[in-house]
Amino acid sequence: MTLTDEQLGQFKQNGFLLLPQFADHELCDTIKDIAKAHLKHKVPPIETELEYVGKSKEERKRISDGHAEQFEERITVRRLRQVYHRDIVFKRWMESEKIRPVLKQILGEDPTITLAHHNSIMTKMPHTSTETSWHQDFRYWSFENDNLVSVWLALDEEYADNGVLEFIPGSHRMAFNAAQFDEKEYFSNSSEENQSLISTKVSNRLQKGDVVLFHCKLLHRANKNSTNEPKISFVYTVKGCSNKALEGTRSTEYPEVLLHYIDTP
Ligand SMILES: O=C(O)CCC(=O)C(=O)O
Repeated sequence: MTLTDEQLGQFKQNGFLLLPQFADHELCDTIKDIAKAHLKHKVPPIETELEYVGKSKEERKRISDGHAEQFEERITVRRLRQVYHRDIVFKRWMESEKIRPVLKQILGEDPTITLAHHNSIMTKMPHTSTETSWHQDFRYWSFENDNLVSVWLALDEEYADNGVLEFIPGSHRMAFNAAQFDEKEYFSNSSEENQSLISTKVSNRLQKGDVVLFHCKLLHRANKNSTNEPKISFVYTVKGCSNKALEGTRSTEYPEVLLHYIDTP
């Protein structure tokens, strides 16, 4: 599959693009079943809600794959990390032939998966999950440039009440100053300037199999899940193959997968 000029233009303009019904429903169900088993047993590495909420800006930049507390019954898992190596089904989705030409168009060069970031099953658990505040993923990542895109796969319906992603269109192209972010580097909603930008937010109700691509500098957020069912999604990040992670940062601590050297069965 390839994108039309209009779709590519939409991504460049808005910083995100919806690809409706991109993945088979059978694949989504298989991914979800495996993810549910890992979530049930809290198979490490995981990130808990408590870790996520309490994290300072510095901790977020040098985040380690949480081993603390994971055997406690009461904790709420926010994400399963390092999913590429958890199961062949996850790995195959991330290496899928179908999406490679699309990612190559978006990035303008061959896509490489970075296993350091958003290599996750992302959850919003019923009632115990928290909202995700406005942020840019790139603020916690360290690369030569911002040519990175995340690939979000909805494994079921996602909507406002269970915490679908919301975006501020075009924010990936805007220059912000440090004062527009709080001490944890979330985009603050206390100034009029920020509020007016936030009022332009959009979100799409997602169906099982929908994919959303979003730029690493796009401001995004999500509600907590106030329904009775978990929301489980798959997200991973790719970068242009020439974009190097900066030495000595967490972004170099995991291998990369050069998709143009990988064959799929
Ligand atoms: O909470 C969510 O579902 C959004 C996740 C997200 O924005 C992130 O981790 O960067």
